[in-house]
Amino acid sequence: MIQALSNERRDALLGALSDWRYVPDRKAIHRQLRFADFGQALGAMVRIGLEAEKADHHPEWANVYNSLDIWLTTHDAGGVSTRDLDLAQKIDEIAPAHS
Ligand code: H2B
Repeated sequence: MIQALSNERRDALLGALSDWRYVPDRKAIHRQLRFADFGQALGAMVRIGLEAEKADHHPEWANVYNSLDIWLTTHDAGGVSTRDLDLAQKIDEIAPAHS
């Protein structure tokens, strides 16, 4: 069973992901992406969604036109795990191509 990271370990690893912040209310890390338009946002969601499906680890997200809010948390662990940080890194790789 996957374990949530300690606060210290989570924050240390988050140091390498400068666009992501820990949100205590949701026990999740959050990033907001903005795109030129809805089509670009949707394209990124499809690419991120395919990565998520491959990893069997899924985002919580909210899309309004050209903006996309993403929260990553590991439901099975009740907090942030390495799976969230791995997916955040993939999202960062995908996002510049769409931003
Ligand atoms: N996604 C996220 N974000 N957290 C999980 O704990 C999780 C998941 N668990 N996707 C996976 C699916 C699990 O339910 C399946 C059965 O592997």
